This record gives sequence, C-alpha cells and structure tokens, in this order.
Amino acid sequence: MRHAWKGYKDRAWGRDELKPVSGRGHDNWGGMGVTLVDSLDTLWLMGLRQEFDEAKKWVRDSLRFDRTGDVSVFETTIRELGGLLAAFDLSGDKVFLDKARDLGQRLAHAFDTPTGIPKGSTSLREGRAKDVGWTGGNAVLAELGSVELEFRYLGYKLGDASFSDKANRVFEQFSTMKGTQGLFPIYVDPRNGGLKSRKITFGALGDSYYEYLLKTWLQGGRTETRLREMYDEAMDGMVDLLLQHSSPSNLAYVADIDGGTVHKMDHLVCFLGGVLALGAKTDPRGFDSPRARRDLHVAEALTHTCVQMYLRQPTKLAPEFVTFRRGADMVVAPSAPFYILRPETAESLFVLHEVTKNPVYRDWGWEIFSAIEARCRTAHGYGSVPDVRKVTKPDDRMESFFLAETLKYLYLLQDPNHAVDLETAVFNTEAHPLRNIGPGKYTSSRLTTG
Ligand code: DMJ
Repeated sequence: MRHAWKGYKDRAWGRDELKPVSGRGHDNWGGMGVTLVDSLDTLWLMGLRQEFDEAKKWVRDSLRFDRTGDVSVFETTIRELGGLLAAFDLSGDKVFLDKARDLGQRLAHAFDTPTGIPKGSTSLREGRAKDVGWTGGNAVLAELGSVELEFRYLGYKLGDASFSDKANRVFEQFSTMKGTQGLFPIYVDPRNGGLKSRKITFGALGDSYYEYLLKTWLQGGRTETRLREMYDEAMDGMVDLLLQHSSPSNLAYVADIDGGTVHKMDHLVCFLGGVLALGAKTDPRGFDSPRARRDLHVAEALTHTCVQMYLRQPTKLAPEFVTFRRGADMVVAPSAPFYILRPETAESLFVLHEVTKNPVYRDWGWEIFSAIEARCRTAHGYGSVPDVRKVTKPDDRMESFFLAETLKYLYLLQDPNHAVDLETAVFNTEAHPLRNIGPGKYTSSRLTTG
C-alpha cells in the first residue's frame, strides 16, 4: 500500500488513476480523484494516518463534482460515494459526509424512473440521468442492485429519508417480480421492470445484486425478512441450477445460464464464497441448520476453486475467467488470460477466515499476495498482468479497486486486531465498511414482514 500510494501521490495526485508503469495520471472516471477517495479507508485501517490526513485535505479543498459530466451511477456510487461514507464512518470527520451529500444529490436523479430502478448513467454537472447505449437502455442487474447500502446509509446519517426511500424502492420492486428460483437475468427495463435477457450469472453484470440482498438485510438490523427470503431463494436457485463440479479434479464452480448451461466461471464469481459464508453465519435458522451448513460447504469449495485459479498458473495469478470441459478442468480462455488486480478471492478468504478461523485461508492469502508482489510490482505501483500463463512485464493500468479492495482484504486477513466487525458492519461491494443502521425509518416497511 505504501508503494502504490507513494506512486499515486508523487505522479497522479488528485487524478482518477495512476498509470503504474509510465508514472502518469489520468482521469478516466470523469475527474473525481477516484483512487484517492477509494483508498481513504484502506489508509485508515492500515494506520497510515499521515497519508489519510493529506488525502482528507485534498477532499476538503479540491474535490468538486460540479465539473464532471456523464458517469456510471453504479461505479460512482460504489467507489466514490462508498469511499466517502466509509471514511466518514471510520474517522467521524464531517467533511466526508458533506461531500457525500453533494455527490448523492447529483446521483439521485437517476432513480427517477417509473419503477424506481435507476438508470445507468448521469451527468453530475447537470444532474440529468441517461440511458446507457451498450445495454440498449436497460438497467444492469448488478448495477441497480448495488447502490442500496450507500443510499440508505447516506439517508440515515443525514436524517434525510429521500435517499433511503429511493434505495428501498429498488428491492421493493424486485420483491414483486418473478425470476427463476430467485435468480434474475442481467438486463431489466427500468420503465416497466421487464426482464430483457436470458443470461443468468453470478459473474459480470449479475454478481453484486445477490451480495446486496444479504447485506441490505444485515444493514437494516435483520428485520426486512423479505430481503433474506429473496437471498435464500436465490442461493437455493444457484445450488439447483448453476452449481457444477469439474472433472477430473471435482472442483466446484458456478456456471452461467444463457439458453443452456455455459461451463465457465469469471473471477468476479469468487466474491460468492465470502457472501455464502456470511449468509451461513447469520442464517435465521441457525449456523448449525442444514441450509447454513450447505452454504458454508459451498463457500469453502468455491473458494478452494478460486484459489486453484491462481495456484495452477505459472505466475500464480488468476485469469479473468476459466472454462471447464469434461476431462480438462479449469482451462484459461485465450480471450481473457489477464489478471487486472481483482479482489474477489482475497475478499472470500478474509470472510471465510473470520467465520471459520481456519488458518489455511491466511496461507492462501499470503500466496496470492506474494504472487502480486512478484509479478505485478512496477516502478510506480502495481500493474495488471496481460497473460497469467507466462511471465511478462505488467501493463500500465492500476484500477482503484486494487487499493480499495485487494490490498485491504489481504491486509485484514493477516491482521488479528483489525477494527472491522462483521457483526456490526457490512462491506459495500467495493470493500468500504459501513456500520449497520438498524431498523427504523430508513429501512423498508414493505420488506419487513411478520
Ligand atoms: C469492483 O469495482 C467491485 O468489487 C465490483 O463489485 C466488481 N468489480 C470490481 C472488482 O473486480
């Protein structure tokens, strides 16, 4: 973290990202200091207070949203809004909440659709929401379903239910819609809630919808029982329809459905081990119930597969996705052999270690950390690796989630005295911890039954 942060500070201060090979900054997220804001709570949790204070000064004096044009509502919410809110939650400094209010107000227009399902893009400068061209104007499941934690927390902390009401409407809408055993396709029409694709996945474009069902329930003090039901129904559906085992190694993996079963698994799916473990630990039927035991078992098996995605490669780094064929489990696809510093396996290792205390998760985390150190380190930071099947020089890209998530989870995994308690806080999908808000006027009465 010190190395990546030094490169960012020296070469790209206040820019969205650092280019870790050439040592230049670039504003590929509209110019909001995304890496800086995404890193705040990592700095705090690692005890790097001087660095945190320097970053806070930049937020106070230089962070503005009135010059930024079109942005992704989802990416801006999970990285920027989530980063500001977690920095506020940990430090208590109101400067972060004030900035979060400004950003939240600019993003909130996206929710003004007939169903309350947010549009994908909005102009922060003008506060005008837009359809996204590449989705044909449809909302993306993972995007519409991964803004609730942030907007509910914001409403709660500001005492302004207009934010939390918008967030609650999304899952209220979904609670009335009919999916396939709790699973939904990746595209939904925000005008009428119509399902617009056949593809069901826990990977790209689907993933964090399922994560937020569980975590929104936890955030609200476990009273919105409908959310927990929707989550449990989806996990049953996943086990019934998507869970597979490879040959010859009998590795558990979660396939996609797109007409038929597609035997591939994105690295993105590797978040699911952590979510299943968290769901098992908090299961209203008890941690010892058959359902919780099943989910913990699947969590462990899936995370073992995700670790194999790393350990079986010559670089010990995982590709973007693997395919499975009978007799040849886990094949790196020629179209996506790259590792872009993604966090999902580290995330699941952290949660599984919290839940089980099994030291193997720390050992695996250390192996992944060591591979990143060996293969991704550059003069100014850490770069993506173009092909995990061979040892090459890293590319000139360092996504902000490397500092926000990958390094944070790998660090917390090894830190016996860390300050985040999964009983009292949830991590948003960009690894920003937010303390739970409990039941009240910022949660949904329509999702609270009994
Ligand atoms: C992050 O922005 C988040 O974890 C998101 O949920 C998925 N994609 C990246 C990390 O891979």
